[in-house]
Amino acid sequence: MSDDTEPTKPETARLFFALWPDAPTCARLDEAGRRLHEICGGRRTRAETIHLTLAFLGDVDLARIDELLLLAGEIQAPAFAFRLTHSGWWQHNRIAWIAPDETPLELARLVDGLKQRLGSAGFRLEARPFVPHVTLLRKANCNKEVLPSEVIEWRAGDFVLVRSVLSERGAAYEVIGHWPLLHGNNDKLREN
Ligand code: 2AM
Repeated sequence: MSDDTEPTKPETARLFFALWPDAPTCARLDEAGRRLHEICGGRRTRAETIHLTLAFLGDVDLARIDELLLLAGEIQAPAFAFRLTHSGWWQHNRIAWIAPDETPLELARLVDGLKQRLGSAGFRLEARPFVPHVTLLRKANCNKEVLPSEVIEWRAGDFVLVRSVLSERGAAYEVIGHWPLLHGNNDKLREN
């Protein structure tokens, strides 16, 4: 006999907010990944999945996705440009990355705004501080290697909510929400 009272596990999606590069920026990042790969080996991030994570949510109940879309739509943050200027490698997770020298103020504010709203709405977030980076290689070994210097300009005009589906090929990403960052006074609606 089937047991109708057995609790069903809520269906979840693995989600994160990110900046997604436009095509020329993506091509430059992909090229930087190629150069890094020559030195450090490992597995390159596929060009179509290159991004900068703003806030990683992990598994979220599907029933809460609409709430997330509304919450992100309330963010009023300016568009900004920044430069990715140095490559590095973390031994503990064997990720090789490219990053800005310092976290741009607008980026820090965008992340703070998102995290505050997410926290108030009861979404669980990682406790670790935000360290902006773009992962270019996994399972890499750059130990003691001199890494190439790069200057890649990134004009951030929007941010996205992404669903990650893990498979043997790595993660497949689907953008499920997309919000513009504001371009100064020109983007404000004029009343007359
Ligand atoms: P990473 O690039 O340093 O691996 C999707 O997994 C994105 O969310 C990746 O960019 C990943 O960062 C980031 N992320 C942050 N925290 C994570 C976690 N605990 N598990 C998996 N990915 C995480």
